[in-house]
Amino acid sequence: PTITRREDYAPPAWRIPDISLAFDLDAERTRVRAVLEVECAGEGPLVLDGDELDLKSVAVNGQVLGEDGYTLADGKLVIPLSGDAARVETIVEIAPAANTKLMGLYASGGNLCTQCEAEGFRRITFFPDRPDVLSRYSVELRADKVRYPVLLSNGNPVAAGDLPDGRHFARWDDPFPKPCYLFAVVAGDLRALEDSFETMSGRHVKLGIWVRAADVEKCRHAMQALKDSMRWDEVHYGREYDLDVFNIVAVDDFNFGAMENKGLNVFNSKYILADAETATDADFDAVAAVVAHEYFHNWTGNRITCRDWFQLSLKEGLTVFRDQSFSADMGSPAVKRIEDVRALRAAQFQEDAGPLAHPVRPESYIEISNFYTATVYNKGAEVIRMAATLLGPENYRKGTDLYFQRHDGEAATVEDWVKALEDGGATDFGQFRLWYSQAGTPTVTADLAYDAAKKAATLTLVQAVPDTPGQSNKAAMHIPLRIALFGRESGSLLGPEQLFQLRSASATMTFENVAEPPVLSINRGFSAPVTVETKRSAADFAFLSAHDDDPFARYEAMQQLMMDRLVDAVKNDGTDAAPLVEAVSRTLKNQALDHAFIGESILLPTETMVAERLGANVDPDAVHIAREGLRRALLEGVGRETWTALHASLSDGGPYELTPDAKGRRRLKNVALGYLFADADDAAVAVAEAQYHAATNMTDRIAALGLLVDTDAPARERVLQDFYDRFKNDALVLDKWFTAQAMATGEDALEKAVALAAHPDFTIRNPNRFRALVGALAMNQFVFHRKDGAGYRFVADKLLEVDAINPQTAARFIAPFGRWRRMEDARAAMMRAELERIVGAPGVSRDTFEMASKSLV
Ligand code: BAL
Ligand code: ZN
Repeated sequence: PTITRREDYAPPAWRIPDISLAFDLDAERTRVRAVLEVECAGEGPLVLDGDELDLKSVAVNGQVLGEDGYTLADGKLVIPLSGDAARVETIVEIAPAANTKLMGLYASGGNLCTQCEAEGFRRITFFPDRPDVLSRYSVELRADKVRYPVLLSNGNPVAAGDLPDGRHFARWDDPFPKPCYLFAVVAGDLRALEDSFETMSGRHVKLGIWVRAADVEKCRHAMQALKDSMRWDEVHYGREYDLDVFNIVAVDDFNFGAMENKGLNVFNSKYILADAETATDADFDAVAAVVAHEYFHNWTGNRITCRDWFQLSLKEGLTVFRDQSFSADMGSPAVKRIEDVRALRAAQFQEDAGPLAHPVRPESYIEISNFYTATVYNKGAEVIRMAATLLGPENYRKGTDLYFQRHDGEAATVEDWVKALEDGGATDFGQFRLWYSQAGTPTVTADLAYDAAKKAATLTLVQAVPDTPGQSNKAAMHIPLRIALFGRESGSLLGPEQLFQLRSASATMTFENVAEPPVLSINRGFSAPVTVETKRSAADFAFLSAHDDDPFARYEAMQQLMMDRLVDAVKNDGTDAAPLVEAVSRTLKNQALDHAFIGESILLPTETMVAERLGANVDPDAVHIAREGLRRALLEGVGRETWTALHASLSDGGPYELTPDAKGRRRLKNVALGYLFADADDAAVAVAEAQYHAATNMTDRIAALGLLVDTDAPARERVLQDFYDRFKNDALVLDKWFTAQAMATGEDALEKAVALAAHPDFTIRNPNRFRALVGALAMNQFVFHRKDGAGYRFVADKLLEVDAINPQTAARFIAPFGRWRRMEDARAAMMRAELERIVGAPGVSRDTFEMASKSLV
């Protein structure tokens, strides 16, 4: 397959300032007429991309070309043109109902919709499908009025009316030049939840969230999040919305979470529809975060787009940082930071430590869809967070203002962004740029020495950036570390927190007037995406979990305490849980902490995170046994009565609310239920079953179900059947039913999951459903890594099945196989064998081939 390299970038030879498109929409056969106004900007013929298009005609300046007037081969339509400008017209036909890749124009639930990022526009019409060709779009949609009463596209609506034969039309103009990946069309039988927003300059914007008629009421949370986002971007970045309308459409079949098409966001319905009965608190938060994310792209992605796909983090890292900041402002900043770091560690740290590691700005790709990764998104966001920390709020804002001022209307680069921050914030980011080019999670080793006689402490810091595929001997990074010392005796802060900029391979930091033995608090707030190694003891972590005034550091101390116990338990077949039991008990009693924070901090690290920490020769069975053992030790150590009382005290049965306090109570209640369930005795099963039936909301109901799937008690089948009967007609909730069972860890969990793949409600055609069963199973470390290799085989079989119809969905599930180097020999060999089978499978897609072949190295 062809490799695309960043260093080969060349500007386009032809600009296309204007395009008009006319669609005769139909699920079986859609006709697309495109008129491109092209202008010469370099040398060579006009080269247009096309994929699975049935070309009907090509005309230049009104003259239809014969077959000798152009060439069409390997997905390129090449038209020699003379002169500086021309009008190029193509007519093609496409088949939306047969489009199972869900890229380009496709059918979902009887409606038609599009997905163009990254390279889907070429599946709609011939065009230079690259983000640095910006055009003004004028779109006419024609369709059957009964089947497709709503016709939407980007920009503002300019005309609509009836046509003969029961058809109708709508015209949309988008005045803002945009790359083709932001193009969108939706046609369907949809209803809108409508609202309006007055921008900071007093303009009125009409808002619509379009869904099935029955789902309109489930859009209220998303609508509120949209209005909150619009205001937040005005206040925090000075960014005002620019069109007369902003539309969102929710569809059930979608490869991504959502898409930021200009003025017409298209969403996976999972990130729009929410009410208490069907959505968990985490689902509500995800809806708000994704609505905000897509809205924020209007400036970071749409008004300023990417020059080429190597710059993807320019829009994605920045927009993730913006949505994280928004969610922190709207809820609990401490809990949000904990959640974001947990997600980073679970996905990105693993990626950075494996065969698929790549820099935030990659150097090459076979298939760009494979680079919508945790590194580009989440590490990209951490890099911007570090820049903001180094600059401080005022200079960061000067930098972003300058970025918008300089590059509005352009296709920009990561370098343009860093330069604007540098110039706006009057700083030097020379070394900081390495965060974009060097892959791998740096390790910082911190050693604190105390001289009681001199009342002085010395902190020695050493950094190392690990080798990653294609990169070794890396340069020292610019790492901002928020650091503080606490007095071991007084329990208080010894002097103010400091921001230390580690720029060399090693450095020392001295502290004067340290009157008592200090305990180190480092990387507070997770100020840098690094792994910190220290010689701190269990007693130090227990101390910090009780005294640290930085919520993240306090959480981190408890997690370290747990992780060290888990690693000890795996390696030594047992551990001294006493310091942990005491730390958890004390945290539970601390009235100054809120429920949500307590719930987060006493949560055991996942089995996957323990495996990651072990690093090599991992036996997932031993990890599972160790973690379950510690869970039981906490049940007994903290006391069954304590957990029962805590659970009962938080089960107040009051009316359902979505306030931070009510969410925190539910969170802690369900964490308590999880500990109570550690040995799944009859009493715990009864409590969980009672909670399941009494639940007034999905958070409580699914928490109970998620535990009950792990018992053999008759309650298991009772609640599974009840859940199915209640929600069988709600696809998003039925996904939860599949996932709960795929996450179970009983002896025959895999056999049950395999049987579910034959359930009449299972289909590989819907990405959400596929992820709900097969994706969840691939994340279930205990079952995926079953000793006989049957977990690997099942996931690989399903992955190949879906690869034949939807390569993007398939390729995402290669990563768990890429962890083979960490596993004990027998499992590693079986994982490699599956990767080899996938690479050699007849007709394997480029997407899956790239991921699997790289995972073997
Ligand atoms: N641009 C793809 C979906 C998203 O990141 O918003
Ligand atoms: Zn995005």
